Amino acid sequence: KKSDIDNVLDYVNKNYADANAKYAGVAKGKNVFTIHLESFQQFSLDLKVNDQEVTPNLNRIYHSDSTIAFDNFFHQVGQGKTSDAENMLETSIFGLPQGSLFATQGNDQTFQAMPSILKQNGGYSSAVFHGNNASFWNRNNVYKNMGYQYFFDASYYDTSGDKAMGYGLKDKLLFYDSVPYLEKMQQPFYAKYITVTNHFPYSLDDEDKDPNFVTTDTDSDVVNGYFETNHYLDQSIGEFYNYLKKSGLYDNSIIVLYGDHYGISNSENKELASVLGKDPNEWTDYDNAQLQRVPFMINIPGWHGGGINHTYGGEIDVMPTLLHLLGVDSKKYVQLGQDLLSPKRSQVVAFRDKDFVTPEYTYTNHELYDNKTGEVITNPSKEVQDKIDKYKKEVREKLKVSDNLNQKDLLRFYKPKGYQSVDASKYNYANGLA
Ligand code: GP9
Ligand code: MN
Repeated sequence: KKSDIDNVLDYVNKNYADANAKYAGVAKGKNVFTIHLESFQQFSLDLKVNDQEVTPNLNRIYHSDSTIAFDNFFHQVGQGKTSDAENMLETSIFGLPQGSLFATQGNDQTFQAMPSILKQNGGYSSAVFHGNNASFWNRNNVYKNMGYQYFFDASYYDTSGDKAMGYGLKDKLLFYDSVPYLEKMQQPFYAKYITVTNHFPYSLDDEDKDPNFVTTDTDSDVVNGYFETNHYLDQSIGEFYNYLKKSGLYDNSIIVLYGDHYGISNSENKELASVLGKDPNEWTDYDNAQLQRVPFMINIPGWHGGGINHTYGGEIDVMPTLLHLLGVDSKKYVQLGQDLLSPKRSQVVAFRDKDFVTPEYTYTNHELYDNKTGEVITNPSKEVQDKIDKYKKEVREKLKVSDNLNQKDLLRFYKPKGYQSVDASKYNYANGLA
């Protein structure tokens, strides 16, 4: 009988997708900024509300020929929400079937995550900038196990008065107040910014509103507020890009931007339908599933081989994609995702609840839909049924491997060739002011 970790390694080796030579290493040695667009969904990109672009800055980055962008990229979070997204993007392993891996197992889980891999492949320093308390989602413990050198949480910023809203320091202040810390970091660095202002219930202080942006007037305050905080988040990205260009960091960095999960819940989607030019009365589970797309884009200033890539994929695929762009071979790491740019990849996107989408089908809420028509396929032909059964098996297997790995903490038993395990005791994030 094979050991658990050997079964995981067999799965990973069987599903490994080689890097695409056209893109391999194009970002080698560059600083990496990862910008976590809280609760930001793909449908807001290129959207106009009252003749105003909701997100002009993100739209410009999205359409730039220096950006590789994806328009069939899905979030795959479970109840861990932001923490599930972080786990997938930095380890290419799913979150748990219930609860948050960070919260329930993060204290002593063995990770082989981006910060430690980039440290050992390019000497990257690493930091997270986030305006909430360090203990939220148990991040202060998890990040040490991931090998993050620094974690500039709320205690590093002035969050007094109206500088914080909801889950922490407002985004424009996070990007502004983080600069003194960022500028002290050894290059090349891997810096993750986790925004919070665009978070349920999407309220914004009057002084933070753009007087020129008039939001929607649907019956849902949540939907109307969503476009205001989208717009605010977009402005904060615009301001950060101005800083990157002025500081010169822009030219030797790549900027990764992604949405972590949906912002508008299915119950509000009927209000959203009219904004998206759809009939609320025709709205189905199929439409809900299509809205689970979130942005994923990699902006590589100075490089002009970008474009919008239509491959179907998700958050689990980010790590191998990014490592290959940075010229790091990902084959020896345990990753359940596949490089989004590799021609050898599967386009079956597995969700935490075992639903899935492919370029042809959407399987959601126990119904199979045809992506060409958006209609339920009531009695699929044998050929279609055989394909669907194959996809269901692929999804079940991928989630089973992930759950087994997490629940038994199997990376304790596997050291990739040449990889140094993380010593969490080396890190202390307290800034002395706490
Ligand atoms: C909390 C912030 C929001 O610090 O990241 O987390 P979420 O509620 O989206 O999981
Ligand atoms: Mn979130």
